[in-house]
Amino acid sequence: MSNPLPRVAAIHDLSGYGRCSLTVIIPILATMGFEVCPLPTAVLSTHTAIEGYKLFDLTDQLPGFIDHWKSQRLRFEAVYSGFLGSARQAAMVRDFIRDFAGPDTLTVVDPVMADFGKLYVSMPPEMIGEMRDLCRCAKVITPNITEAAFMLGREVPSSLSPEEVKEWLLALSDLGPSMPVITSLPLSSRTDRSTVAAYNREDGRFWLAGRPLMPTQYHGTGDIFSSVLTGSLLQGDSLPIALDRSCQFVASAIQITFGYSGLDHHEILLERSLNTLHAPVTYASYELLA
Ligand code: PXL
Repeated sequence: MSNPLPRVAAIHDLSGYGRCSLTVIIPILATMGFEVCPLPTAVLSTHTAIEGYKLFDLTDQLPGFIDHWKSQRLRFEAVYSGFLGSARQAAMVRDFIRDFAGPDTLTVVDPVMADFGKLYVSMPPEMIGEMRDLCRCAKVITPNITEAAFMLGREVPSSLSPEEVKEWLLALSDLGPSMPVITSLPLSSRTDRSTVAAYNREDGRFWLAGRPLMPTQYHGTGDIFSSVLTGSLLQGDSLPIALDRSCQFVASAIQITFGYSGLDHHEILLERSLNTLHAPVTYASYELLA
């Protein structure tokens, strides 16, 4: 019998505590009606922003897992990768995309490696070139502005004009992906908003979307954004509506969380927010970047 649910191969780490990567990706995509098959890149006690974290790298286990999936002739409607346990894994994910993705497969690479101008502590410098090469194989990529700058060999900008945003998106698209998305965008005209921008090479249009900025930062919001974007594109939303659905979910999850005091480690109360994934996009903020 064929599988009634579209299936997503999710190539990310499993962090036991800290609500990021697989512990947010699986519930989000499951709530949106997809089967998620995790291919764990590493197992961690917590995400790497918590001091003293323990990381068990699964690089040497991945080929055996992938070969078993091949022997079972598993098929995926989407392949979605994120945090890698080592730079060597990037080539394995490239081969995975080559072997499992056909022309209709949605391929999403979130080149998770840096934020606020710095590489995450577990990331070796060679991860930058490896992630750049991995991004060449994807249709959709979702770097934040730091990751985009690192991959393009540029300074991390403190401010960008709309014209510059378009040029950055074209430079990312020149690497290969037909739908580059940049998050945490420091748009000069919108300093009061959390803004994302995207380009669709198929129709040549550029998009901006966003929500009012909250006076706080939470871990895992990049993973939450990219998961909703993946699910939204997979369910057939247009690119601007997928951006808005993702921004709406992140913003409402932040608001749900922000109301509580004394939370431990600045992560989103995802379980209180998941039901809002079924809400329609009630306010479409998107604009064409002309
Ligand atoms: O949210 C990105 C992410 C994913 N996985 C791990 C991380 C981070 C960011 O710090 O440490 C293990």
